[in-house]
Amino acid sequence: MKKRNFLKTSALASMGLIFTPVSQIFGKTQPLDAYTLGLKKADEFVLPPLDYAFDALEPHIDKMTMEIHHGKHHAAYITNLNNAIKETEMGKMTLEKILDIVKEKESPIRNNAGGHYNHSLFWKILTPVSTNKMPQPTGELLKAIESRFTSLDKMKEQFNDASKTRFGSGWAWLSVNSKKELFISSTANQDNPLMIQIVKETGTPILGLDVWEHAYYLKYQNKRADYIAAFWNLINWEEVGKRYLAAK
Ligand code: MN3
Repeated sequence: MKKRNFLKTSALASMGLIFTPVSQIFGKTQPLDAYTLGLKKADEFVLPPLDYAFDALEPHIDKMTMEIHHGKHHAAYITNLNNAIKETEMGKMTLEKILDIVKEKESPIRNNAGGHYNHSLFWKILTPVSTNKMPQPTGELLKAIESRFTSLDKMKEQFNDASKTRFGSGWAWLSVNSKKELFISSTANQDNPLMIQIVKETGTPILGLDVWEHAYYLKYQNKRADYIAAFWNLINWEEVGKRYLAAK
């Protein structure tokens, strides 16, 4: 078995999902589009399993942080979201549709739908380190980054600044706007660029970094900049590249 498949199988097995038929995990309301996030079983959102083991991102992100972040924080957003939309119109919608229509004052839905989407994307765009080489984007995505930011390093610099200067809790994003251009932004709390009724810079996020303290405090304490630097070792550029092509 290839290492990647092994990790995936282990992660699924550890969650007790290994003998569950795929149709039952995904349920009939799960959208078919692979780039839609927000795993559903029947009408309830469920915690998506990781594609790797909790300790697979070591030493950059530690096992305990991953266990708590995925199993407690992300799980809580999903429980709270399900409770907030139960027996409402939103209960039948995809996560993306909810983000599209949610308004500023709808705090429980805004925070928890955002939390569910943001973390689902975050787990997808991370991958275990396979070599000592810093992972790099390729193809169309690399071309677009170089044309928009002059170089990959300049893009990272701008993204790092957005991550470092986000005061308090929030996220930094690389997204594709309605003109199909890449842009970098940051949002507070669990907001994201899909919330067109709420945030100013809107688009489809293809890469996101969680800068809430719960994402890094156990290992990095107050050193957010070190966590941001470590993040670039873990990027699944293949996944980000696919999301770029789907978004544009
Ligand atoms: Mn988080």
